[in-house]
Amino acid sequence: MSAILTTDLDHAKADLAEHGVCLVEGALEPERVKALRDRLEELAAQEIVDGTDYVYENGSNQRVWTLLNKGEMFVDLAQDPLAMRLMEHLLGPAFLLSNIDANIAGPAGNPMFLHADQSFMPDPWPPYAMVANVIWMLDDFTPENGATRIVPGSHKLCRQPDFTKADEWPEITRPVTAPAGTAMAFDGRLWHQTGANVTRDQRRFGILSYYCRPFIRSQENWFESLRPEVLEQATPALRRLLGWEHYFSLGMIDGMPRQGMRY
Ligand SMILES: O=C(O)CCC(=O)C(=O)O
Repeated sequence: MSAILTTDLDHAKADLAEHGVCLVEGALEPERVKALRDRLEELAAQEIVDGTDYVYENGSNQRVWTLLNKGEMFVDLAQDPLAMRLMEHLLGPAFLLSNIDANIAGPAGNPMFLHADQSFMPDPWPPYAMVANVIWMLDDFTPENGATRIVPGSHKLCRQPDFTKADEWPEITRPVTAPAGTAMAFDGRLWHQTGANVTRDQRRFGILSYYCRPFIRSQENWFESLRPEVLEQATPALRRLLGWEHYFSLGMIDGMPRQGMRY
């Protein structure tokens, strides 16, 4: 793994350019890590009881989706100033929140297929990211507990991995190891996968804050799924992140981006 832990944003941006990934150390205070992890543990267990869970990988792994509806602490995380700066750097101003969810990699979980997050994009890909992600590490990410694996520099290839070459993935990927509280930001062109969890009893918690350029459809349909009370409380910045503001002539209402303005 070539990107190194840093607290220097210029260094982080240089790592994003060179390796497609950067690691910001101590991005979350230990108390915040604990609060987020405790709440996610509760939610994951409750969703199983309620039958609304998204458990996969033969029961090893679990996703907790649409975190904006599941607590103010996640609403704050989606708008975290560090994420905002790194995402603006990668995606330009006016980017949107595509989704925010947790991925819990549990014992015996297999690796995810190798992919890039902008795989919905037709070829050829432009030489810049269309989407980008921040993985907030809520546990130490280790090679054993399912640390995300990446192909450093693969963002420069501007294409998806070759799915017929899955036998090469263990050789070409590297685990991204870092302590809990680290923010791992990466370019949407970077090839990556959840690693295998070969521990007996460790669950690896990560929150994925996923963003996109303002002319791309978000992964979560916020207009359908956002709880009315979350929208009522939303700051102007959050409303913009969710696509409630127009972007040039996109997102207008009856031809009117804003009262009195016409395109
Ligand atoms: O949880 C991880 O390590 C990565 C998850 C991932 O690649 C994805 O959701 O696209």
